[in-house]
Amino acid sequence: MIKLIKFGAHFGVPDPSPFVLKLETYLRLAKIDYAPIKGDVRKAPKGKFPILIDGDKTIADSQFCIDYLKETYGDPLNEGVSSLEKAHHHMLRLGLENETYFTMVAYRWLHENNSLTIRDAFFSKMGLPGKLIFKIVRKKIRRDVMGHGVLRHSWEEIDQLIKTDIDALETLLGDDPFFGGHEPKEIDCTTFAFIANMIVPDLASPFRDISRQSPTLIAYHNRMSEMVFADYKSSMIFEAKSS
Ligand SMILES: N[C@@H](CCC(=O)N[C@@H](CS)C(=O)NCC(=O)O)C(=O)O
Repeated sequence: MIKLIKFGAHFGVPDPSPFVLKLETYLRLAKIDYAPIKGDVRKAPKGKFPILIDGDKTIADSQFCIDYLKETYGDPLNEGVSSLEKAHHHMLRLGLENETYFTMVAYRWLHENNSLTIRDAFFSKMGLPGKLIFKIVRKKIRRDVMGHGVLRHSWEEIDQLIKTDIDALETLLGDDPFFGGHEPKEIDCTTFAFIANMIVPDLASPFRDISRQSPTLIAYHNRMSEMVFADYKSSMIFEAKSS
């Protein structure tokens, strides 16, 4: 059986990595049997998760994994999707993966409100060495996010980027049930993975605060969660509180 190597559930989501959650959503929506396995990311071929192992093949990078699955097992999630729609979906995915992602990493790992929560969630089981490993990992993440460019902005500017991204997601979804239209398509694996990681984890950030105020995004998140992650229902279904 195909193995999905991942970080594992944290903060109420099946995986706090949007890339892992994207691939896991794909496997489930495309009805491909898989075994989820918690791994050590330091041993990953590209130093990142997710990884897929299918027999003697190991594939790294969520999109290469999905491309491999489509080539090997068919492409059920793009049936009826035109080339123009595929191009729009491609650019939407790139926006989330190449900018929204880095603002999310900045808030989770580098903002003073969250970094200790992240440390305790991921490194506390390691005891004292965990604190040191956290510092090393955080230093590497700081370098990566600075290299990307997001960390060169002020927090106010980052907040503005996040708000614009969430507003755009709301507008793109509009009154449709899915980003793919009437049914979930390949693009919904990415959009859901990001939106779930905005809404569910109780980590202080504009992601949490803005997305939790959006009936459109909450309804989408719950619709996808019920459809794909019914086994995580207790933590994934988000009940909006009236304020
Ligand atoms: N382009 C990759 C990105 C994967 C990625 O950035 N994974 C992060 C978690 S969200 C990771 O494993 N980071 C570990 C590290 O950088 O040390 C994909 O689509 O799979």
